[in-house]
Amino acid sequence: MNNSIVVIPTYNEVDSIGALLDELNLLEVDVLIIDDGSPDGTEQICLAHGVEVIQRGQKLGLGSAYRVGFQTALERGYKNIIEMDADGSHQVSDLVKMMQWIGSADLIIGSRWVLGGRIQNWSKFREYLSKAANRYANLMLSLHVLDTTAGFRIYSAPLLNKMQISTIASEGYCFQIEMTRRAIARGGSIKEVPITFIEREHGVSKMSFAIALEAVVRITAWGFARIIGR
Ligand SMILES: Nc1nc2c(ncn2[C@@H]2O[C@H](COP(=O)(O)OP(=O)(O)O)[C@@H](O)[C@H]2O)c(=O)[nH]1
Ligand SMILES: [Mg+2]
Repeated sequence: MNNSIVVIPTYNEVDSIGALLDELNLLEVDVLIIDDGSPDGTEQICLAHGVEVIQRGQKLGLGSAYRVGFQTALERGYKNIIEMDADGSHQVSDLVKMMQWIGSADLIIGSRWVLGGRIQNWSKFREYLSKAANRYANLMLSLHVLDTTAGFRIYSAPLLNKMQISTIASEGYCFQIEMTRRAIARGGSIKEVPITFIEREHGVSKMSFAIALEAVVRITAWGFARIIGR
């Protein structure tokens, strides 16, 4: 067993998962896939690579996939729990840079919006949307994190244990914001490391109006609760 485990939720990632697992195989990390019954054969590719799959059988959402994966990683005693997407948008070369910060911060975020961060294949509108979401979250919640919606992260086990993730309610992008908020509330230190984010060329993104709306509603509610509570 390695000290670090990469938790990867998958839904129909047959075009990109094999190459990702080949690259991760070169690092000192274990890998855990949380698949939600992908009809395209994603699970078979993972198993053929000798990688463990928690198969949930039906599409139960990204937030709950992470909760299951993180809980499993903690129970097994991993020291560093890595969160990464399977669609090719997160680069293993960036993970190597992020891992150099292990021990210096409790939460390491692969950040698109910190100096040196880059995005490929995004429209100006998509870029604007992400920036606006981050500005709003920071305004309402005073997080002082430039990329609060990033899904490329390394959590230290002590911090993740303190975060009581079974009580994290969000499902979409908002899951990342809620996790950031909880990490700060539990005294976690955060380091944002610049990455190059490459939007998927295969498959389809799960970004939707409902997911954006969840974020706006929850951020607004948390923000007002915070203002009233002080
Ligand atoms: N297990 C599971 N994985 C999911 C689900 N939705 C998305 N994913 C995976 O989560 C990661 C991020 O999703 P993606 O579609 O790339 O999100 P986006 O690019 O931010 O719109 C990818 O590896 C997806 O395959 C889900 O409902 N269940
Ligand atoms: Mg993606």
